[in-house]
Amino acid sequence: MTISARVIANFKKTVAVQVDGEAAIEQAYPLRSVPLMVAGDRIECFRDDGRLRVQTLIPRQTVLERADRHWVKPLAANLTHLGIVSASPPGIDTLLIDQFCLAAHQADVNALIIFNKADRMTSEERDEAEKLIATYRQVGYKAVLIDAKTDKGIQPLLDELDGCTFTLVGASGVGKSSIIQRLLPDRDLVVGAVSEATGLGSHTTSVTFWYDLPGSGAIIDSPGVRQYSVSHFAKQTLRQGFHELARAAESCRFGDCSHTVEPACGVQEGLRNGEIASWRYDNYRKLADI
Ligand SMILES: Nc1nc2c(ncn2[C@@H]2O[C@H](COP(=O)(O)OP(=O)(O)OP(=O)(O)O)[C@@H](O)[C@H]2O)c(=O)[nH]1
Ligand SMILES: [Mg+2]
Ligand SMILES: [Zn+2]
Repeated sequence: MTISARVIANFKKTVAVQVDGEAAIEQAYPLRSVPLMVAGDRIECFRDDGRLRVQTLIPRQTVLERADRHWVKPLAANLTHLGIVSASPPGIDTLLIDQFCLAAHQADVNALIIFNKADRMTSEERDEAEKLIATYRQVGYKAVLIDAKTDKGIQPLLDELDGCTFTLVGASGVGKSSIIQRLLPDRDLVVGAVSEATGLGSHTTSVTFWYDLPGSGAIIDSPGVRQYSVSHFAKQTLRQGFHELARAAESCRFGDCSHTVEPACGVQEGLRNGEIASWRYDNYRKLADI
């Protein structure tokens, strides 16, 4: 009989899995033919002498990958959103946010833009953050202003999370760990339970983990994903990944319009009529190096 399950964490030789409809997390042993699995993967297993064996990796809806010059490695599977966190300190950097938006586009997931540390913003900083939020929402992204210090402060994020499977990325010090701690106060208990169930001991904190959220939705928490790098994108990714520019570009006269000097450019028109924020356009040009 085939048993459907989800991968909660990968420990190289074995995986921690949760069989559909069951609360317990157990250890499973992949057949040699099964490719590398990551947190979020859907799998099919069977029981063999009491042992759970993984026989099939179900094709992924989405996959967040890390690329090197020599290899591409899956980090997390079946995400619906990339949670992009920024805060001051260390400072809100829209260029970095927009790079992560491109990464989301590349991975075929939605961006969820999170401005954290609202509790320590001056009223000018708050106005600025709210302007950015309005722009990102207009582009089509979810965007929220939160603080991870209180349950009330995190509520706007909770309100957006229904049914989302997401992971958090962002610069060091923006509050990713604090947000996860606030969303999952029992996280250490889960990690402990998995270590116990799998007998895999203490290295679990450096492993990528799937956590169900109260209600619907889930977080994939990974030290590796948090340092996800976003340096080089194909030109096409840039052109399509700035969604409002791509929409406006449909009315450019020239198919290969660079949106800089050409006549009858939809993007230039969008800038003039306020449909495109000038800082998004500037970020596009910086990233496209034009
Ligand atoms: N005032 C305030 N401080 C916060 C908030 N969120 C996080 N902090 C503080 O900011 C600092 C950094 O938070 P972390 O959660 O460790 O940040 P991180 O993004 O996980 O950082 P790295 O693990 O280095 O990538 C800590 O001192 C937190 O207590 C917030 O909403 N408000
Ligand atoms: Mg952290
Ligand atoms: Zn154009």
